[in-house]
Amino acid sequence: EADDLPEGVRRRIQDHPCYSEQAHHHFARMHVAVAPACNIQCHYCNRKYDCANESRPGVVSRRLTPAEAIDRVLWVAEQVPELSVVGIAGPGDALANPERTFQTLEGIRRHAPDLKLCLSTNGLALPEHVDTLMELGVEHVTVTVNAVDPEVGARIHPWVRGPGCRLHGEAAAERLIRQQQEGIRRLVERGALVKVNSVLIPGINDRHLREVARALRGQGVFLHNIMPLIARPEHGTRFGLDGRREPTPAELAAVRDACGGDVRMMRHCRQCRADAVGRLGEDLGPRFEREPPPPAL
Ligand code: CLF
Ligand code: SF4
Repeated sequence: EADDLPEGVRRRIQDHPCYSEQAHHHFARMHVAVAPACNIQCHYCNRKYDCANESRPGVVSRRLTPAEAIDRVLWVAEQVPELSVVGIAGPGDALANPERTFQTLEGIRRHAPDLKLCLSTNGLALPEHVDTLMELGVEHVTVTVNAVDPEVGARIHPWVRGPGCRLHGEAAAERLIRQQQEGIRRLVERGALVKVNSVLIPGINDRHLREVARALRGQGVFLHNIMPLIARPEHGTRFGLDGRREPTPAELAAVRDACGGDVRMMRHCRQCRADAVGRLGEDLGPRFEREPPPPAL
């Protein structure tokens, strides 16, 4: 898979289980759920559950303070030697709570400098935070881009936080798309490896994702992860999607194939929880649920 990559890039992804399909057999990631708030609304999200940007909706993570998160990372790292990456992916948006997120990343960087730092965001607050992310050494950033056309975006995101007030409809989608593109531009310029997640919603953006993929290529995005909508009532997914169904595996494969010529395509995503621990598809989280021993900081 990685044969055509420059040596420098290969080195940066070789132990990242999401960025490298080979790595996911050998290396583990861990999420710390330090980000409770969100600055937009997605129709497929219902806030009581983890952010569906990157993490399986319908499962609530226990929210951690930055200090708890840092303790937990050090504790898990001691016991899971294949741990290579720590990510912040919810349960809300990592950059809607920038202080909590940055405090956590900074602590991990200081106490466990060998761990790679990763972050997933809807991108609304990305442009203003790119410098801080780079200073903290976060070289792997995921942005969820479901549309590059405000008309499509407005059917997915009913509102986004604007300067001083909420924006609705196409104005909201337009702002979100602009911020995402500017954030991605700055990240790529600074040498970050940018991954984009797109949630495939049948009847809303299935045909449009081809256009999204084309735009991403022009923006220098490294990896595209097209994830299926999860729409199970028992998971609390509702909303303005008029009972939209999940795509079938064949539909998902077809859209991935149609988009795959533009940007390297991720096909091994497991839609992790915002507090997942272990290799992809594995959840060691419960093993680390008891109170950790006092850290030796
Ligand atoms: Fe986590 Fe995401 Fe970083 Fe991976 S997950 S923040 S890039 S370390 Fe990976 Fe999980 Fe899929 Fe995300 S399998 S949901 S793509
Ligand atoms: Fe929910 Fe995540 Fe969307 Fe925010 S970005 S509304 S937390 S799915």
